[in-house]
Amino acid sequence: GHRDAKVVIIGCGIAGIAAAQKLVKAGFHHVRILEATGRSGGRIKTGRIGDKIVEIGANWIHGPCEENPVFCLARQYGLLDPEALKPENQALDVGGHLPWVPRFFSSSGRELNAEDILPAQKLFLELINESSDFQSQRGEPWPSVGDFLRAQVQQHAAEKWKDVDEATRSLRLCVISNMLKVECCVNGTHSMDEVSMGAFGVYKTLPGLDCTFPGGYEGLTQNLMAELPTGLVTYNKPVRCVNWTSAKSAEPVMVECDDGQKLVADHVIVTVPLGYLKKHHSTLFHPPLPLHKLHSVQRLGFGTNNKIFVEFDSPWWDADCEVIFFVWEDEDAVVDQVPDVQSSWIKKLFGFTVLKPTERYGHLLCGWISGHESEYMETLSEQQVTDAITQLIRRFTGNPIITPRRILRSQWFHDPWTCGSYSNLGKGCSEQDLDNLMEPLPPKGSKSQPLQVLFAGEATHHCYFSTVHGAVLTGWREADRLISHYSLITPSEFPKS
Ligand code: 6YU
Repeated sequence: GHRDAKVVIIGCGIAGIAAAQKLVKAGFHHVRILEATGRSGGRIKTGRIGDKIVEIGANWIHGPCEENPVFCLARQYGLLDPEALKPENQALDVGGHLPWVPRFFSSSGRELNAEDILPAQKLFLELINESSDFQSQRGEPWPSVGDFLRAQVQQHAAEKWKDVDEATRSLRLCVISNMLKVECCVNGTHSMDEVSMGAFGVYKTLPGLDCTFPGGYEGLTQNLMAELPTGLVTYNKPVRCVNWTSAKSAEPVMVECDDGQKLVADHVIVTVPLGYLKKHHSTLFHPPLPLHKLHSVQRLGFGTNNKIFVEFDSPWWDADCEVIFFVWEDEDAVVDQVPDVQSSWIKKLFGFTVLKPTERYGHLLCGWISGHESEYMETLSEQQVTDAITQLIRRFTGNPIITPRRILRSQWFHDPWTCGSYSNLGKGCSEQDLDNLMEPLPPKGSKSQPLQVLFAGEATHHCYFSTVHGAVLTGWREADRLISHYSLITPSEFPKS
């Protein structure tokens, strides 16, 4: 029965924690989590710059509303500001786009006039929304979102902006390049040329104005962990191989750890990041993953998005400013990749979000950079990154004496247990790939023991992939799969509540 079933969960990120929580509540007595690192939370990771609390990983609750499990848990644990709890805040539907007060600076060291560039912002938003609706239409003439946007923007510029003076038209195209880089960060991709057009609308947003955790996102994982029996997690315990069986046999699964320890389990829930799976699938599973599943692991995208926190003694931006964009005046070709990563990686950084409120954060900015440029940035020393950031800000503001007090950056690509930031639907992907990824082993129709290996984690959610709430729901989903499996075979063992 379910009480005796041995369940091993690989990974103590939010998906693994959520799965354990639900199984323990349902009366499973033999649940344990094996975690490679010395901490729980995975990509939920709160850090400090000086005495300021900052998020190295997940930042916002995307769409805080009643249907969002992260919002409900955070509210239950008392982790949110009163502002975020207001019904008005939950009702606001911005479709994933944040209504922030922006400032634009250009590479020639001047602040841009909002009126000049408003048409570019409007056009970009329209086209992005069109890309999301694209799923419902038949046929797929565009290989990627990037190809679609570039063609549409260039056509629009030629037809609708033909009477606009050359300099303004060019500037608007440069602004669009900047917005493409923002979109790369949102999607966790190197380039929008790598994101599938047909599948772009698969991702769903929830209503509610995105909010943060004033005391840190880790408050969420810590509260959940506190409800689990002590000793359920074993830290510093990387799993090397999951030995399952595709043959007709009653043998349980055997989990082999890096330190040589072998554990038997009736069910293993794998929650490792897709980036880790891409790199290690051939050694992590024995026998190897079935081909259809393997191909989906390879097709689905998993990119890098990093943050660079930069602290100043005094602000060089206005008090109402919420986001600062850096527009390169040589980028009117509608581009989101730099020509040479080593010499110009910094051009990929789209700008900075301003941490608010000032009383809590002081004068703190968060820079965002995605893709191969971001992966290269991770290899540089902190001093080299600081120098590049300082030069950049001095150039764009035209102020030669601005000097950061200190910086702190994330390095998700080189994190050996993550290998990037989060998933996206790459070129040639469809919802079928997400279904394949979440399908348990052995696959349907097999005669061997059912539900030997289950898959949870951010990348296995069919419409909320790349988010914390998506990850939570996949953990619960796989726990439910086991719960209903046992309730079907031994219904009498379950309390009727
Ligand atoms: C969100 C946000 N946010 C910014 C940045 C990052 C992410 N996300 P985990 O990796 O947590 O756990 C796996 C564990 O497994 C881990 O502990 C490993 O150590 C362990 N492990 C690995 N190998 C092992 C082995 N062999 N043995 C044992 N253990 C092993 N999400 O909701 N709001 O603001 C952001 C952001 C920089 C890096 C984010 C955000 C993503 C979440 O962090 C992430 O989904 C979950 O934490 C994952 O949990 P998990 O348990 O699955 O894995 C149109 C369209 C667009 C589509 N996208 C738009 C949405 C925007 C996405 N936004 C993200 C934005 C930011 C800024």
